[in-house]
Amino acid sequence: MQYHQIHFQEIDSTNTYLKNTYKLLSNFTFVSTDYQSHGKGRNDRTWSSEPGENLMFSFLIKDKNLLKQSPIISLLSAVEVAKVLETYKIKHVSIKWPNDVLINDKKVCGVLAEGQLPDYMVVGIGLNVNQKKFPEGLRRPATSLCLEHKKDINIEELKEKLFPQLVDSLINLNLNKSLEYFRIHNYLLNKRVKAIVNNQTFIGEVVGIDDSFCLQVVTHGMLLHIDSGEIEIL
Ligand code: BT5
Repeated sequence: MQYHQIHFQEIDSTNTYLKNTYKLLSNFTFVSTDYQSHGKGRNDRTWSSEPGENLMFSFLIKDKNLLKQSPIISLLSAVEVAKVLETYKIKHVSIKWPNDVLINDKKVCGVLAEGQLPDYMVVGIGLNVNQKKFPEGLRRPATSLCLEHKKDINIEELKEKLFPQLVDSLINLNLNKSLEYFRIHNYLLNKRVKAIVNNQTFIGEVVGIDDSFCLQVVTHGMLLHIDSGEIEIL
């Protein structure tokens, strides 16, 4: 499997690193770290993580063909994370569209895709692995693989499973299979939500994911297909 790895003990953000150096690096370069001083979430939010306890990494995509799938790459990545979590015999893994992986309704992983098309894309993944306590005031309750699996997890082994699986799934895209997995694990299904799309707010019920991985929300008898935005459960 063709990919490269760089590891830092500490860095500001693995996404920022790849955005600054993408010209020098090749497709599927993975950058991981034990600690981020400026870990980023979406919309200028912060990703926090205790040093050495979790898996934080980003990977670079420069392959032009794959970049054509850019709108769904973070969703496809969330699917692969969820599948790997299930190999730890964890039940109740779900994906909260568009970018969160949950276990038992708690957030275990977030995905942040950034970049500049058509040149490159960076997919950043923060996965709580061995952290047992989380700060107050997170947007939703958090958990870690260790809390759910009831055992500490070897982060290196987890990387060795997840990195090649991500690469393999993106090289050998099987959108129908990923879509089917997403639909089965769709946390938002049948939930009443507030969706903020391009500064417009819609209240409605989630009825599914369409064939383009858009979230389907029914509001006032109208079916919306949402391709990006913030979703809040009511
Ligand atoms: C995300 O944003 O969930 C995307 C997180 C991506 C983090 C990775 S780590 C490697 C790479 N380098 C980076 O700098 N970032 C990426 P969002 O949906 O906006 O969620 C952010 C919110 O999640 C925060 O405002 C907190 O409320 C909450 N949060 C922060 N740290 C958390 C954690 N460790 N576990 C669960 N929730 C957390």
